[in-house]
Amino acid sequence: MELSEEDTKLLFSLLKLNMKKIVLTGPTGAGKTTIFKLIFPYDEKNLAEVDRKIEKEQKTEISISQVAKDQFKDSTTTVSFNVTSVVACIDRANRMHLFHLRGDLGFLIENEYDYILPMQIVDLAGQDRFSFMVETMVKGASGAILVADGTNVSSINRLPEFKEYIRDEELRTGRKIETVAFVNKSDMREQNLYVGSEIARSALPQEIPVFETTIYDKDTLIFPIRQLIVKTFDDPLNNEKLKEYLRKMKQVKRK
Ligand SMILES: Nc1nc2c(ncn2[C@@H]2O[C@H](COP(=O)(O)OP(=O)(O)OP(=O)(O)O)[C@@H](O)[C@H]2O)c(=O)[nH]1
Ligand SMILES: [Mg+2]
Repeated sequence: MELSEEDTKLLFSLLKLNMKKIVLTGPTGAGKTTIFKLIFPYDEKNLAEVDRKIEKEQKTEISISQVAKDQFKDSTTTVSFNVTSVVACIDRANRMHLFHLRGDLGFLIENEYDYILPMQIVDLAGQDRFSFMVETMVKGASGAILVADGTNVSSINRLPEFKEYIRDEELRTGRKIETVAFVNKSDMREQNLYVGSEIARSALPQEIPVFETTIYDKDTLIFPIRQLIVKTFDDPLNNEKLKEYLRKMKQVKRK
């Protein structure tokens, strides 16, 4: 269904007003950008990735275990951050569909979604030189995904540092930021290189759920992400609310 230009504008403003910010943060090389690109629709031309200079990084930063180092051959690291606006729609069968928030929004009216959840997803650079950016970008966040490289103990041990930024923001605003932690690269268990989630569980406050994730099994990421997203919205939009809004706005106009 093609919405009129006016309805599209109205819907965009309603979605923007209800938009929640979710940040991906954690040490460099954890897999944040890989997860961002795998799960969320985004604009390739807006990515802030540069070639990873692995040898140089090794001297100045923690982490990147030997095996990961092989993977880094043609890998990139984030400078500053990546951002995309998406809308998560959860249907009657409880399945989540993620759409890029742009252009035609007719599908939001046409389909019966129980939850329509507009979000800004921010993937932050994990290198130390960008820590000031993490501090700035967690401002206004409603949800956070902490990601560590599960093949690397020092990467996992740095999760509490990133959790601190979240806590500071919670204290500043008095609002809770829903947080989960991913101990990523669980596929490396086969090579005996994955250290598991126990270290993260004891390093982080108990209320933060910790998940073992891998980009090679999308479900390990989708389930906890959906859980986080749904928790983040206390009064979610749905199909009916959108229609009702457009109807009311038309009535107001006519008067
Ligand atoms: N084996 C394995 N490798 C992964 C996984 N996720 C990411 N990687 C690899 O880990 C490397 C780093 O991933 P990135 O997504 O660039 O890491 P990042 O957290 O965005 O790093 P910064 O941008 O520097 O903060 C890449 O070579 C990825 O291919 C995973 O689940 N398993
Ligand atoms: Mg990155």
